[in-house]
Amino acid sequence: MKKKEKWIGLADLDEDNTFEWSDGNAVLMTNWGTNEPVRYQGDKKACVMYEETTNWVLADCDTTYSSVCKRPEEIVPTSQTPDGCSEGQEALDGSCYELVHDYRTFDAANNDCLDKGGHLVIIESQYVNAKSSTIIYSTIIFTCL
Ligand SMILES: [Ca+2]
Repeated sequence: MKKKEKWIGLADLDEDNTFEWSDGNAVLMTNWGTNEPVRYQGDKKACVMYEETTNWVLADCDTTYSSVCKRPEEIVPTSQTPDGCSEGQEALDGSCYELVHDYRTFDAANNDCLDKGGHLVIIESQYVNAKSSTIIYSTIIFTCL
């Protein structure tokens, strides 16, 4: 069965019980799912993923999931790609949002994204959250074809 969970760029990796975005920006909004965040006793690090929706849920950082990467525009804009994003990516404010299908741990997913000049998606507004859900839902639809 295909896992639907996806890493986003929010985590408490320094174990101080507060969450930080992977680009170091302040957490301006949250979109926790019902009863989240639930930290299990004994958990030190905590990483955040999308469940089936764009609600946020805590997960074990060493579990492998697909992820949503935010990266800079990478291709020359044309009439077909006016935003400088490749097919399958969503453009927003000069960045491209991409669903990465490979299952990786949180660190590995973020490192893969860093290698591409980006980082795991930062959710700074409901609009970005909605954009991310567009990527996820279009992929789910695509997968069902
Ligand atoms: Ca922290």
